[in-house]
Amino acid sequence: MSNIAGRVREVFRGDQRVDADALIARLDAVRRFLTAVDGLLPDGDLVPAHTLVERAGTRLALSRDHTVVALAGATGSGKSSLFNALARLELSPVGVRRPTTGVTHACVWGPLEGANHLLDWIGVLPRHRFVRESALDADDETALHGLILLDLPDFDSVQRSHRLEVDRLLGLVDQVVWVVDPQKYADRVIHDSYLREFHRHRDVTVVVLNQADRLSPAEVPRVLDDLRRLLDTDGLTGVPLLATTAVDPAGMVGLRDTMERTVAERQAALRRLAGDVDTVVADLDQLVGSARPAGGPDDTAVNGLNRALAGAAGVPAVTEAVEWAYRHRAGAATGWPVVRGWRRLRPDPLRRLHLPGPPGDQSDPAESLVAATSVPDPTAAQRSALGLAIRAVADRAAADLPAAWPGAVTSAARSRLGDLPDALDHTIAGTDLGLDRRPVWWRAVGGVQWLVTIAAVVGLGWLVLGYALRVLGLPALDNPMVGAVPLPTALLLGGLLAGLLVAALTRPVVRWAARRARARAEQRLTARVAQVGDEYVLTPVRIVLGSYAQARDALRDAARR
Ligand SMILES: Nc1nc2c(ncn2[C@@H]2O[C@H](COP(=O)(O)OP(=O)(O)OP(=O)(O)O)[C@@H](O)[C@H]2O)c(=O)[nH]1
Ligand SMILES: [Mg+2]
Repeated sequence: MSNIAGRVREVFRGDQRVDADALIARLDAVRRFLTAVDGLLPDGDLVPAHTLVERAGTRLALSRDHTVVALAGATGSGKSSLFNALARLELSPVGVRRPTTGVTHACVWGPLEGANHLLDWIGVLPRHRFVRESALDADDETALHGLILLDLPDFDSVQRSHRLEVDRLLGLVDQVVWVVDPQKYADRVIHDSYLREFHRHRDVTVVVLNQADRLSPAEVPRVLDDLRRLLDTDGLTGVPLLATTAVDPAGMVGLRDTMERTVAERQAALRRLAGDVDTVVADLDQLVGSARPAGGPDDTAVNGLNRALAGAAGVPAVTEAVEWAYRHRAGAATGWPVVRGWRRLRPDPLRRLHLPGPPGDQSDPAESLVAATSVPDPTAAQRSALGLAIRAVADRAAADLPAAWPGAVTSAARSRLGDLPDALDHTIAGTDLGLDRRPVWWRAVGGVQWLVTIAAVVGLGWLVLGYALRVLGLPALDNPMVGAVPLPTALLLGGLLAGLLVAALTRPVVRWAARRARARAEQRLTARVAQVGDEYVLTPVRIVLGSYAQARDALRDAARR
């Protein structure tokens, strides 16, 4: 059994006063609980709490000066006789034909006006409302001013409508006087279906053994002892138990005194509602338990989710394209100028994915993020890996929560699953992959390549010019020598060889830098994808965990007397 339920069960207040403000605070806590769990827990489990909040609010607003006491019991036990005896008037017919009372009768001590709203709410027909005030002996009755006594139909009735009426009223009245008689006091129906259900309302429960005059004086204590034993079994230890005789005013003294005390205390309504809160809290406690809620999904599960999201978003395909794009763009910038143009004709690997092309590309789709990428759709395996990762996040987050909650956490984790593909795609499209700037060293190497190419072209031109002069019989140029090689030849061959050499030396550097660019892009993409996971999966989970924590705290406040 959980802690709160345990605490509630142990407390027996007896004559302890219930503070109205404390009760209102407890009801507010129940209200907070209901707000926190709204839409998360099955509505069916919350009906009693909603009913309590609504009823308690109405009861406290209607009148705190009146005390509504119901006489409840089996047919023929003498409820109407006690009702009339307390009122000292024949208000509710007493009969030999059973059941006699079919509708609830009410007697109000004090002016009826103040009590009318309460009786409207309780549902007693106006023609069955009586006022004790008008009687001649009203002065004797001042001690009962504020009492609204109800004579209920029989709860063990053959008439279903009687039982329904009794059940309805038992949920509304402030105090119940259970009337039993010497023949039927041990009846199973009264104990199993009613008295036991009222064990949390002990301090607004009174039991009377009526028709005590039908027993011999020696039998009365014996029957009372037996009844007390049954009440203990019902969980009603300590409730007032009296013997009454409705047909003899002397046999009414004890009950009348009890009524007067109840009316004077003006506590019954508060105690009844406090008992209702106890009952609701004990029932709700199993939905909330005492687990310390996790602050959020744990790191292992989140890492798994991020990996699955990256896979589903096509991060590996994009980072591979980044590496190739780097090599492609670096080659175009640093390669041999003669073949650079040809390189540019080949499509950029990132453009093929509809990701940002080389700088200066006017049709850059990243500038209008509405356009989705052409990153391949996730495979079935990636989709199922993502589903499992989301499930794992929910399972880990809800691991310590009571049975009612993991379902809510899983639903929250999956609540935006449908929006994920678009969100991931836009995130990929909007991520700066780090290829926008042309590195300085590209330009330097490109410049060198131009220089050596120009040298080669100059050498070639020089040689062609010399050859032409020779063909035309004109005086030959005086070629300077570089070692044993004429300068034009040195320029041509040197330029060509230098170009090839620079290209050969640059290639491993480009590959290394491309791998770095890939790693950098992977880091950025993973971080952005993780943000999407946070927004679309983890945040909804955290919200449910937050609601759980609020519900747990609210219920703890509601349990506090
Ligand atoms: N001797 C004796 N008879 C009683 C006493 N109380 C009630 N009776 C009689 O018991 C019978 C039933 O009394 P009611 O007051 O009508 O009983 P009830 O509980 O209102 O019965 P329903 O309205 O059918 O639920 C009547 O004949 C009463 O006169 C009592 O204390 N002593
Ligand atoms: Mg009756």
